[in-house]
Amino acid sequence: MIPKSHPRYESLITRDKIVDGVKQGITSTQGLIAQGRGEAFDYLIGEKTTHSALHAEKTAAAMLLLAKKPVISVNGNVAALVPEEIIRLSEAVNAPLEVNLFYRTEDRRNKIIKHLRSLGAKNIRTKTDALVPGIEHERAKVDSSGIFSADVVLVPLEDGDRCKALVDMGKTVIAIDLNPLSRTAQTANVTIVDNVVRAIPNMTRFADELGRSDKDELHKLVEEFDNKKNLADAIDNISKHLSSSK
Ligand code: PTJ
Repeated sequence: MIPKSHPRYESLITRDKIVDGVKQGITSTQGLIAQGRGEAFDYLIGEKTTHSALHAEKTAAAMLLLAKKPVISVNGNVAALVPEEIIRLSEAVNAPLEVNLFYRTEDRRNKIIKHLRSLGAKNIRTKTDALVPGIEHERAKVDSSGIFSADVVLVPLEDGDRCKALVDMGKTVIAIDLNPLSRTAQTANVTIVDNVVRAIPNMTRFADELGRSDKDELHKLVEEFDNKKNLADAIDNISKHLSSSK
């Protein structure tokens, strides 16, 4: 049991959730390694949401609200870390969830769908009747009424190849990735350099707020967003944080 007074309580709780995910057969063992990599970057940004991440989260919420067919992709790490939060976001922006795995097994996919349903998810795309062109067979399987035909896709913790394949299909891709240098981060249209455990609730909060705004305001946010600048700011934040720690 980790005491709440521990200075890195949140980080340690997150670690436990991923370990539980592996035990339940929801998260891949490789997911543990991915989490460790994420933790290292989170440490470098100060384990907090930066201004540039907040800006990207707000823009992403606006994009999802404006989308005609938004879809939220869920993998084993997301299902372990933020299952309730991702369901809440899916409701706030009216976007279905779709389980799409890198280390794909039918068993894990079914367990994640069951897990999300047990927590109240109602809108999940579950077919695997279409293929994303340009990536190898198993990982390419998607739902023709979900990711395949979506105009905007949120991909928290995506791999670089699939992110590029979705962009090549003409989709707007929003990625959440603590590593601003990853291929995913560099390829997505909007990159949120933040921990998924902070990013998803922030996006839901923005979606609730922006849902009451007029559409022009949302369009303005989206049009003014510059992902290259956003990524440069994320890298600057890391250097500043490191310099201030000397
Ligand atoms: O469940 P699956 O089979 O779909 O597999 C999911 C993982 C994440 C294991 C798979 O997609 C993978 O191996 O991803 P990578 O290539 O390791 O990339 C994960 C990226 O997410 C890295 O750049 C990490 O820095 C970042 N990351 C890890 N944990 C978090 C994170 N970003 C945000 N929040 C996190 N908690």
